[in-house]
Amino acid sequence: MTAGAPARTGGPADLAGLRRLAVATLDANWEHDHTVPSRTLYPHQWSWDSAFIAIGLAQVRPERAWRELASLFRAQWADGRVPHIVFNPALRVGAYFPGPELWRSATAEGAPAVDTSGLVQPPVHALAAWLAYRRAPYPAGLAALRRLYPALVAQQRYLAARRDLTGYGLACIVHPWESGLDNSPAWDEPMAAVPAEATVMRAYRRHDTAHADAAHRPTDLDYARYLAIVAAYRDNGYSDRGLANGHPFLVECPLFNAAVGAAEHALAEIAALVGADPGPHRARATRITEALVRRLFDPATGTFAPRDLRTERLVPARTVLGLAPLILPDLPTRQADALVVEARSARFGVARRMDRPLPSYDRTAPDFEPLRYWRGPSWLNVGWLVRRGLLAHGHPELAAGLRRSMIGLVAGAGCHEYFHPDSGAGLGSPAFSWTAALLLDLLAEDAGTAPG
Ligand code: 2M8
Repeated sequence: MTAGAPARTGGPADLAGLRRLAVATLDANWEHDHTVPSRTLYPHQWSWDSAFIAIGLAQVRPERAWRELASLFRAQWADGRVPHIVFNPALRVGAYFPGPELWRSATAEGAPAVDTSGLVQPPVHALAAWLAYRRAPYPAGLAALRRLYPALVAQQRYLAARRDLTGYGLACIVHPWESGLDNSPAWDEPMAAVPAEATVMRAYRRHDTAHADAAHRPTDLDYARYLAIVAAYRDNGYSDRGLANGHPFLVECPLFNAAVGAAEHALAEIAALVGADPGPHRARATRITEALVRRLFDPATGTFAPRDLRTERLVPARTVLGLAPLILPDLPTRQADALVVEARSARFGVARRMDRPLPSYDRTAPDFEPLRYWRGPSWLNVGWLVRRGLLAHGHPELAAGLRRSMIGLVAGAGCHEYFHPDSGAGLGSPAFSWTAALLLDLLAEDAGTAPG
């Protein structure tokens, strides 16, 4: 079936069926103490996936929601970083590329006993923990939240202490994989400066293209550059001290930093609940929002853009990353209004009610690619974040349109990893965990209801 037609999601019977599909997808992807994003493409544990997954699990398997977060944070490094992949030692070598043999985390100072990557992903975990707690009355939820709080604080401390290279209060990412939007056109300009040849990949075996259409995935040249950046970081022991002296990729990303700010807002709520002081979290949240506006808002385009620290330039590509600061409740009205205009423009909305699938990249750009991963397709996690932002800034009708379009995508194609932003055809993994989890979250809310 194709198309994300909202009409298909009319009746309660449809919705009950969708809910069952989502629960079955999460159950099938559960692996002893975590959920794999996909059995075929991503058979280990991923950081921001686990956060989104916990939000959905909280609705149906609350005990698993807390185990999901706890298992991820058991792999936290001594410096506070939460690795973007936690490798399952039971899987065969080659189950995923690049695997532990390439990351060699065991050789780095402060790494945990289990093999992990050395990178991070957007810190959406405090928000997820807070929502998991709020969504489902679960007797052990408060104790789990109390245990998690210091680890969530350490995660933020790592980003503030080690990744604020400019001193403006924003965290910088050191690899496109840290953004979560791996091959977004936002990274074309910074990546062009990374020396690598596509032919490097002849020495390796990519695992992803055995399970997904190569035309829907990053290219070999992208992968050659990904590996070059990993090698530079790894060969320096994953230390952040020398980053400013020539690390090949250094970017301040609006989505990543919006997540950092949203985490401080969530931590303020959690702190109040567990008897800690919410004040410092609120103060940090304010500073992050101010820094985002000062550093990454472009008044000429009316949207946010990543800043390439190697050139000090804002990247010109208009991607969905720019809409993410809407999730900050304290985003000033001027910027929030500008983002709503951007979201409803032909670039992202087309239908002004936001009920067409939200693309990951400007639909009107000449290099828009509706099939290729983060270069056009529609993804539920980003739509879910933007929907929260629309609600936070007083646009319930637009949020309801976006919700309908997301539910319609899954109704039309199943719990796919991503979707064609025009036809709604399912792309990538057909049984993808965060799609299932966030669908459950969307179904649990009435259209237009303010999220917790
Ligand atoms: C994708 O990223 C991994 C590398 O981390 C990959 O392409 O192999 C991205 O979509 C990322 O956002 C996601 O967390 C990960 C697992 O779902 O897959």
